[in-house]
Amino acid sequence: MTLDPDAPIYVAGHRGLVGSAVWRELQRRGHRGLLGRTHAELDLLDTAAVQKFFATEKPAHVILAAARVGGIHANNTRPAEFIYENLQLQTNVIHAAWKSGVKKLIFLGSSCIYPREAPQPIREDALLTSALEPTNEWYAIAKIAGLKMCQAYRRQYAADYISAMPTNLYGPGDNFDLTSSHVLPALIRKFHEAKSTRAPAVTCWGTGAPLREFLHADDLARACVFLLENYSDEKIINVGSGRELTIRQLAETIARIVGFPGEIQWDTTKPDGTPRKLMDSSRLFALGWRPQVDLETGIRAAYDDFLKREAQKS
Ligand code: GFB
Repeated sequence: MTLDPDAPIYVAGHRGLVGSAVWRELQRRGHRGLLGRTHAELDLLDTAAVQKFFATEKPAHVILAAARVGGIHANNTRPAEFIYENLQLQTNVIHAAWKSGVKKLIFLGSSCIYPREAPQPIREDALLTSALEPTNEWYAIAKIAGLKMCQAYRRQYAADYISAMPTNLYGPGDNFDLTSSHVLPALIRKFHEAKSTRAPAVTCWGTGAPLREFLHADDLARACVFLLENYSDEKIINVGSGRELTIRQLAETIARIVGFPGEIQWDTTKPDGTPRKLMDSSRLFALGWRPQVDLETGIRAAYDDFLKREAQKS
């Protein structure tokens, strides 16, 4: 299917890292029927409000990019918010989408839905084969419920609802707050602040040994549109870059890009989380999609975005 540029497409979470990238990509492609609502305009936790929105606007397609997200510390310390908000908002959106006749919906999960000890690179069929990583199991359980809901609505109602599992993401508009962010934006802030104050050292969390794969949000946005147009299957599909590095290598790369000359220290009282999380994205690659943004270029752009936003604050 080719997306009709006039079809109403609802991007849930269009102000977030992923949703805003999807919005830019659809605009770039000339879509005129984009629908977005800020949190103040539509609270996705409010079932009645979500149903009313869908009944009134009748979107043809939905990209479900709204979620309560955060890094290892936020996931580990706010489990109730992560499980409740994600279960509630995705249930509201998927059910209201079906009730109002949405033709196609893409639900976004996460690589943390896979078992902690999954064989690497992680294939889609590793889902539910063994125990989850404890630091983010609440978020993971909510995301697993979301993908299962899409599968159930496909089985019972023939709804063309698909689920993509992105790897760790970064990009413009990211969360740079040190207590709730993911590692990449956190380290941009830490190294930048240390450089500005001429601090001799920066402390990163954990041992630096875990391996992570990173994907730019613009690449995920292109993958979402590609999958809307080219994928209709009950099976979940991985979206990764195929490239991994240790957190130590990531820290060294960010320190170099930011221009921090000092020492990098490791606080091993902080958790490492999953030891390795490299996805096998060969099913998506076989369909013809490829990531375009290499990590070095992407980090430079993310640092520029950070500097721009800091300048706007002052
Ligand atoms: O990105 P991150 O917070 O989440 O952390 P996960 C990745 C790794 O970087 C962990 C280390 O080993 C952290 O200990 N790290 C080092 C830091 N310094 C820092 C720092 O200053 N801040 C942060 N945040 N990390 C998340 C899940 O797991 O991945 C979510 O909690 C989601 O549910 C997301 O799945 C994609 O990669 O460990």
